[in-house]
Amino acid sequence: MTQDLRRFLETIEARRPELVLRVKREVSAKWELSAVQKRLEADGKLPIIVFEKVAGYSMPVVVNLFASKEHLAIALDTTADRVVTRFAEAQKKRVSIPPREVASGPVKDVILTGKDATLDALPIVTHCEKDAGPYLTAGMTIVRDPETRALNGGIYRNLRLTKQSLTMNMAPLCHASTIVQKAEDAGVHVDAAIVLGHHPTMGMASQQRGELGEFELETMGGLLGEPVEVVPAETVDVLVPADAEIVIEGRIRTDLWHDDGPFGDYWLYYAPSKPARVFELTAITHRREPIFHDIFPVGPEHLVLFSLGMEGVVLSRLKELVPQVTAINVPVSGSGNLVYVQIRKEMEGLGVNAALAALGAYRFKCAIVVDEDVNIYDDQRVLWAVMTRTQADQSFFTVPGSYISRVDPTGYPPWHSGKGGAPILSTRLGIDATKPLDPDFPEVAEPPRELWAGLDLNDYLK
Ligand SMILES: Cc1cc2nc3c(=O)[nH]c(=O)nc-3n(C[C@H](O)[C@H](O)[C@H](O)COP(=O)(O)O)c2cc1C
Ligand SMILES: [Mn+2]
Repeated sequence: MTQDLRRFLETIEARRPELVLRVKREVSAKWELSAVQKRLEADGKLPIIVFEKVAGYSMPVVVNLFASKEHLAIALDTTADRVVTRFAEAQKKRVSIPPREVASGPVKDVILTGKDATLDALPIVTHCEKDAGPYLTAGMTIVRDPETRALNGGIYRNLRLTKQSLTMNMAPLCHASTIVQKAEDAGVHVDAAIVLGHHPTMGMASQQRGELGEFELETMGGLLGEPVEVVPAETVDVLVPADAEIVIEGRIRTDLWHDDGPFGDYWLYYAPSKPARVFELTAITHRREPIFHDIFPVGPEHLVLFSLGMEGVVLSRLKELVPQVTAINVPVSGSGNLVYVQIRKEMEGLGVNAALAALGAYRFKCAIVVDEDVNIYDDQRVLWAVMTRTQADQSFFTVPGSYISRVDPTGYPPWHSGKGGAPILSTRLGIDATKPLDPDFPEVAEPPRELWAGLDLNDYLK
């Protein structure tokens, strides 16, 4: 048996009980569950929350699995500052381990097919006030490429349409979109399975930026250090993890679209309604007493997870271009558009070079480069460096007319299209917030570092 969601929850509750909160009071899946999560976040608290009673449903709901790098670190049995490096290694396929097919597993404890296969028992959450309805936000959808037969997994949000249909909202350039387009060209539908609830490495692996044809469960195996056990789905031609909580099987229709949206998304604004593909259920299989997994799409967990995929590739690319890069962080505060880059500044000019390279390595709107003495996991320290180590006319540079995202609410049209073009361009900003190498630059004032940095407070506070 592979590691799974249950074992992860047990581990984290045993090792770091303060990171898990169990809510015993009954909550509604419509808004109330997300309201509790939002209230806690507003108070600076991001525990994993298990809602034990959801009105009208028998399944508990778990959220905030990915809310901080600390949670990911526990899942990878490492420290928060090592998470990106570990992920980058797995992503570069140095440690990927292919899944192992087994005859059966807990995900087959209950098998529902035909008209029994409905979404009615699933506490699908409605998150934001103006969302179009309840959305599955944590399902990893596995599809098979009709041409190469390779499998692919990724998270694409699903709006509940009827008891047996959902949308499958795939961005135009993702692998799944490419695969579904191939099937449409061949005039066939796409066998698919939405996998809900597994060890957090499944979510992490779903965000790998690999090549088409590289199966995400190989990366999951690499992150776990053991093969992910998989079983054939009941009604469609894909393999699914044997230890998942819930699997929703069905077909992505290549001839059918439905409006999807508005939906509160990771820019923390509503994404407007747009047509998405339709997914029709053929079966549901699940463990006994399954746990339902949800991701709050306007909470840190969406951004922490989504950013991990970028951080992995950006770190690898950047180190090739600027070997003095020591670490990067895509902070939640930037909604995926900001990157902090830490460098060992060996010569003047390296800060600007690193900012240029970081902006080139991914579609970031802003790159801020700091020295090794600045904690890039702390927005306050980075802002401090910007305010005490830069001059706007010297240390900032901007590049207009670049493509970041279609959903940048401040995007503008290309200059040659007048007001008529799509507003899809943004201006990029690089900030070199490294201090000059000048030996007369003031020293940071603090008590002797060896006294406070490793200080064990238990010696003083008990
Ligand atoms: C919580 C979460 C929700 C996401 N929702 C979507 C989505 O609705 N549509 C989409 O195209 N990508 C979404 N993504 C990003 C994709 O999962 C990601 O780009 C993935 O790598 C795509 O895999 P693929 O290229 O193999 O298809 C989401 C990511 C996260 C973490
Ligand atoms: Mn892929």
